[in-house]
Amino acid sequence: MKPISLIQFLIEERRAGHINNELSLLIEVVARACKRIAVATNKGALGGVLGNAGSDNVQGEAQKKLDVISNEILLEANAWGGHLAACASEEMEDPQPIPDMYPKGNHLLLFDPLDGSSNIDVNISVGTIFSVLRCPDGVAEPKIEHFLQAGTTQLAAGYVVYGPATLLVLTFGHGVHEFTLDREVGSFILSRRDIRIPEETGEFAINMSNQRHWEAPMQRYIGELLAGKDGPRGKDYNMRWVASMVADVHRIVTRGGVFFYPLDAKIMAKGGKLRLMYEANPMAFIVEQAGGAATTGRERIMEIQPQGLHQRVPVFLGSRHEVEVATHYHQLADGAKA
Ligand code: AFP
Repeated sequence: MKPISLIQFLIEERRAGHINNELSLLIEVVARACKRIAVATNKGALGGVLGNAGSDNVQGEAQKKLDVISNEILLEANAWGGHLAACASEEMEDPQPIPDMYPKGNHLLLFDPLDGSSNIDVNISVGTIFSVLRCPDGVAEPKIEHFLQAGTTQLAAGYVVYGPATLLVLTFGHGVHEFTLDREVGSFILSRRDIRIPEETGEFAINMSNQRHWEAPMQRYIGELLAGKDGPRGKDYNMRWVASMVADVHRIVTRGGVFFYPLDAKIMAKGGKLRLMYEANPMAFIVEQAGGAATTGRERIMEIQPQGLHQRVPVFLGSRHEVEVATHYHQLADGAKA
């Protein structure tokens, strides 16, 4: 079969009425920016891009040089295209307006420019996560409040993994598709169409070092997986944890599995570890579109009404059956408390 490039795929999606020209252009520009990030990450030490930038982001986390570089690449690439009303990023407290010299469009773009960046210095996969929303009608200068839309309103979501291969995984709400970067030609080529996540799995991803801080239902759920064949679940489970959410989610999108970043006593006051608007929502959209499930352990992630641009939430996502069991245990425990 003749290979299909991302550009051809976007034309097909326009013809099918799934996206308009502006959204198609937006995705092309994001993909082009991510190719530049891939080049920077691939150079590693030779590009002088490893190590800390010497600054903190809005969440008080140390920024890596590549966090700053990736953020700038995405901002610069998206400023002039005429498809955006504003951008918001993990690395910036407030949304970035489109400079007056460029035309504006009707979309809002949110991104985590380099997820898993604490892995970059040890040459483990990192990634970019993005979410696209519609700018509310009549809003010329979008503010934070205009970004605070539930995940169910997302027009598009995707991530790029910078690993042994650079991959783009994308949804417009009509299935999930994967593109592999052909480095020689410089194009993303469709490598998997209509990806499905198996409903059942024997593989889970969680940071086990937080176990003693988890809530009781999480202790119960993981305790049962660890008990394996001898426990109530009656089968052995295997664990994988990359600590780059993009890489952990990509494994699930490829062969099934379940990912948890639950609440624990250390992060209770913050509401969770991962960010709703540019991590949990886009990943939830992708996982649901592939037939999986995504909850906070209590509610569907995409139905949360956001309260802040950098809001954090617990994340349970992946193979439907496991997400349902873990969520059920939390709901049972909440019901018993009520
Ligand atoms: P960094 O981008 O700071 O490396 O954080 C990555 C991340 O947001 C997510 O990709 C991982 O699943 C999670 O944090 C790992 O965090 P812990 O190492 O604290 O469990």
